[in-house]
Amino acid sequence: AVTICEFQGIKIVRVIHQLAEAGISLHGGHLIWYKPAGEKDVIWLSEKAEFDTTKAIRGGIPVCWPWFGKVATPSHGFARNSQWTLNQHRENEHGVIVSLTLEDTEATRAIWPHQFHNEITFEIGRELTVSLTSTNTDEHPWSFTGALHTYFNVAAISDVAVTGMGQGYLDSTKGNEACTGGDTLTFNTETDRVYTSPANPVVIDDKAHQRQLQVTNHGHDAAVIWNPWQALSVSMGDMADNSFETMVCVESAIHEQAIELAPGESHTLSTQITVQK
Ligand code: TA6
Repeated sequence: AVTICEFQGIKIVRVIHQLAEAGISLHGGHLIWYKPAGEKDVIWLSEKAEFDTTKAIRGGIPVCWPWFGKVATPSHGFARNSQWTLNQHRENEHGVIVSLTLEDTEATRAIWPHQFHNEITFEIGRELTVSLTSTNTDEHPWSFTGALHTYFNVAAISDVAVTGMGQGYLDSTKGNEACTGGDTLTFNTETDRVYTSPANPVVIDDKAHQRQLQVTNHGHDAAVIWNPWQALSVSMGDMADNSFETMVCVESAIHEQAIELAPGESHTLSTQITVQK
């Protein structure tokens, strides 16, 4: 079943199916929970998340678009702060498919002077697939970067290993220094890395939950991995001080090379998440 509920003025599409449950906020086009039947939550949502239409929700899958990071204002683009529209939902034997759309408005054109049509599709079942298709509806070419900035729920970050994201990365904690590392990442400090030749899948080995979260991305050119660790968590009003212990972001990102779209052209960025035992 698909129902719409409202929480602090924010409309949430609730999906309940025998294979999985999920919630998607129209503010941000932002998935805030996903739980396959019989499993623990796959997606992390901050216990101090603020549901406020002027901000992005902390946790879930923020849609960073049409840029990634602080290259312009607002940080990570305006899509995660915009009101999306429920386009359609349908059910089949694999689960529920929900799609939302976002188009340019006077407010978006004041920030970024281009016409666009974005559709985000959530395929919710034993697996979760999120696909963001961006179409140029303008009369001139434009380009964009972005990310599906997924926050994953883990039992204990110090007992997590991430593999499969490739070797070379830019280290944002060291002024974007280009580094090469082994293909296994463990966590004992703030980690903020852009892996620039990502392979598929990236695997989060969540040992204490005795499961692996497999992340397969398409239409991307980077895998971003982020854990704020303690000091940064403490500095953020919408994160509890120790909540970094139960999350890690593994993102499907367009970072290295902006995608240029001619009028009428489209591009799809996606991430597919599978739980394995
Ligand atoms: O993807 C990693 C990152 O860009 C980090 O540098 C960190 O700032 C994080 O995203 C969260 O950004 P936000 O704007 O949501 O606080």
